[in-house]
Amino acid sequence: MEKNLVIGASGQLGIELILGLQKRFGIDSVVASDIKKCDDELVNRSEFILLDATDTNSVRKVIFECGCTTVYHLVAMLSAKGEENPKAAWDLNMKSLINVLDCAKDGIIEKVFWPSSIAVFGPNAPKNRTPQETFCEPTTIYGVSKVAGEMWCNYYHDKYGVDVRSLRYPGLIGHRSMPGGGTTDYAVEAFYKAINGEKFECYLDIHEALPMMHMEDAVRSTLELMAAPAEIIKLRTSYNLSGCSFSPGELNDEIAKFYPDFVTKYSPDQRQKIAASWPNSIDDSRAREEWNWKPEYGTKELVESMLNALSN
Ligand code: AKB
Repeated sequence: MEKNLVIGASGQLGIELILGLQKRFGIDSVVASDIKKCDDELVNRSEFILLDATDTNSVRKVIFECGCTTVYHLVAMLSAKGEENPKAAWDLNMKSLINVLDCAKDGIIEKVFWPSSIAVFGPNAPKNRTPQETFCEPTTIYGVSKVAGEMWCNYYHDKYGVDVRSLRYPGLIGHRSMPGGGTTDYAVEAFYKAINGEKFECYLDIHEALPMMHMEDAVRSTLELMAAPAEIIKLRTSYNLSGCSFSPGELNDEIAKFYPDFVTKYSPDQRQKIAASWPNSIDDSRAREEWNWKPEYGTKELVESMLNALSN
């Protein structure tokens, strides 16, 4: 039986991925671990183990004792928070990744998933339909750690044969939890404000378009990548992945179709500079060609689905 350990289980993606894994492989096929337990009842049907992912011995012990074959290693300090403490972001993001890669190298686990991000790109990359291979010169420490992480993954694959797979996620939009510390987080907040009839103040510029993705597409892409035969996974750095793309102004207009009183006030802060350094949209043709990726949610479907889920 495939057994999956999710490290970083209490975060925005962790919660949703655990539910996806429970659905696909069964509740007992998933072990959740994090530095704190989340309060989602559905997630908590699976076993939970407290774990500091930067502690090499603890990671090794937990991975060994839980008997998992696959690790989804999601721990990271995101872009905006990382700028407040670059060294802590680097330490957390790199140390935890290498701890997991070493367990795979030593044969304790068979497969690793690790998320990269559109943050690997910087101001020198083409803005529209940013290609897979282009300048990766990020200006955030989070982006720097993702570029370095991709190289570590590729290195462990080439040198030790580690089966590590990765996706460059856009901003992820889901209704189960609030993200924390990212630059794309404004979009999730906008939905909560609309549902509660509250005013929304956005920290990005009205025209700052960014690549985004509905959480269902994010979970499905991850499970599809992990289920693909190893020989068709040609990229062991990370695959570009695209869902949809919108600016805060466009998001406001889509939400206002359902909540006509919803109005966004724009007060760009330091996060605007981060967003301005990232792509507007992504070319994910390698993922489409190599393992048949196809997103299901455009902006319209994403907005409708989020508002429905939150109002229920
Ligand atoms: C962030 O905004 O930092 C993340 C990301 C795009 O990786 N959501």
